[in-house]
Amino acid sequence: MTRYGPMYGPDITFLGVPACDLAALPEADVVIIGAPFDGGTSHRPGTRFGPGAIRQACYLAHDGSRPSLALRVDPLRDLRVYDAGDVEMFSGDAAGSIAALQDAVAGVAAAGAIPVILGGDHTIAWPDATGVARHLGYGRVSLVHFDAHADTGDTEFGSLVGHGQPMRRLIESGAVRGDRFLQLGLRGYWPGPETLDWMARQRMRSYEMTEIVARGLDDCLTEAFAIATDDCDGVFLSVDVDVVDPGMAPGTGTPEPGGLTARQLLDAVRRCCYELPVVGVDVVEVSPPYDHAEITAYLANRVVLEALSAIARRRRGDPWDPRRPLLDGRG
Ligand SMILES: [Mn+2]
Repeated sequence: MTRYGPMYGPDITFLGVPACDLAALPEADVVIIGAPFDGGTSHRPGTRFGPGAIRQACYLAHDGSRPSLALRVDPLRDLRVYDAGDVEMFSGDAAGSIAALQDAVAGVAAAGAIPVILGGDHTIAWPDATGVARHLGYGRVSLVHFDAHADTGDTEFGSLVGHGQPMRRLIESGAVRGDRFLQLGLRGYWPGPETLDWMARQRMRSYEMTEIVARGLDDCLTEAFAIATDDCDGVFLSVDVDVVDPGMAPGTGTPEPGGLTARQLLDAVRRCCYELPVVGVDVVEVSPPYDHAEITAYLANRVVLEALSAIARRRRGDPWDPRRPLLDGRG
């Protein structure tokens, strides 16, 4: 496994957490992995620059500390968080790239840590969730998937590998059960009826934005969580930043208007990681060349922090009340 040095920029880590080597993992709760791959992209490229942008998009010191106002934890200190750098993923070699990433993720899971993968296009969800399933067992990990797109295509451009197909590969291989696959935020004009029929036959549960608006996001999440935690040993959380409206996440390859707000996504990620036994996370489809004022990179950075904060708060064990005033119990 090669760790990129200066190829994609300075040798920095996520907000200054300690670096680690995938070949000699330390005792860790969370290991961050960069997956700079955009060879599966069908339209606008650029997500190979996502990991670097997500690591750096923050106005505070990169000092390995982030006390959460809302959750009253410091995820980068309460958890042992390391950054393993970027896996070598040449976008011209999709098969080699996803094999390398799957090995990296499986190694982190086998070491007892939660892999948090920074994409990259959504192709990487296939090796990400498979890498975790290699450790926990095929069919034992549910998948909660935020996205504008179902990503259940069969082949595109004659290839099984691509950012529109990872979810089908995960179900076909048995890594994830179709009936433990929860999708939230779908909208727009893809996929077509044949693919939707295939999804229904797999007994996937896919929440299109119209249903989310009609019922409310929280109601849909509560229902999805009950399915995700039924007869499973962990949950993989896959967040495509294009689930958020392009007005709040413009830097992405396949923007689809009418999505969640940034606030809704952060709250939903918090709920997932606080209420569910999350065993892996990926945050994908941040394309810095199409971003404006780093809006999307800043959001993705906070998605990662929100996930880590909620994991830290869940591990602390005491109940969390979202209505508690900020300064209550202080001073
Ligand atoms: Mn998408």
